[in-house]
Amino acid sequence: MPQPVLHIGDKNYSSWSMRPWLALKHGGIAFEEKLHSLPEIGGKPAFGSISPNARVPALDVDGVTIAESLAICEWAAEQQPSLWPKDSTSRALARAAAAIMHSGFPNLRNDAPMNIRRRTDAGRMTPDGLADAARVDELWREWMKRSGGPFLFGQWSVADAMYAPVVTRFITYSIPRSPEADAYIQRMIVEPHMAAWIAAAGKETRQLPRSDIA
Ligand SMILES: N[C@@H](CCC(=O)N[C@@H](CS)C(=O)NCC(=O)O)C(=O)O
Repeated sequence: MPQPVLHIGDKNYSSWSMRPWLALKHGGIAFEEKLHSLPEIGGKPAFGSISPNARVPALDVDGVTIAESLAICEWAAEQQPSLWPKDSTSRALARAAAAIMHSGFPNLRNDAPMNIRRRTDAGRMTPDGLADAARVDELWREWMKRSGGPFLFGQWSVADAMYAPVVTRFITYSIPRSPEADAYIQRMIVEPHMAAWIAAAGKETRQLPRSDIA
């Protein structure tokens, strides 16, 4: 059987691509990655020939293309169930956490697009964006208090994959955070797969003006 192919965007910028890439890596699932440059300006989705939703990430597997980061993470967890917590209540909470990220925090996403290489300050963010970040911080603390850590629901799970790009945003934009959130951020960035993605993003040279100059 051919290896699954994960289509992703630039590692420095493509937050949605980072999530399933991490889940596949953590699941020990062999895959080929194909990197596509994200379009310069938002607007009409650019990847119509790659994926049903014309976006990355997308996973080619078993003769079909799976769109949507969370669906790809779920596919990975079907192959490797330890990508979700074992206990059913924790698993439900982790799934809810992933869904909250997938559909939420629009102000944080708009104000602070993922840009792993960049270092700037939170002064460029709106009060609504900062409020989203503060809510993420609060939720992280609540989840880790319940699970005992070191990750959101104990051992690393798809929930951590979903929040990984937010971890990088806290750093890029120097967003104020609690000591507990900061400790989580420090644990996340040294985790080997996330460290590998960050290193690869650091080597990319392409710049997207909408994210680098704004
Ligand atoms: N809901 C989608 C969002 C995917 C998405 O917005 N991907 C961006 C890159 S991070 C994209 O493909 N942009 C291309 C475009 O907007 O034309 C998911 O979870 O996978």
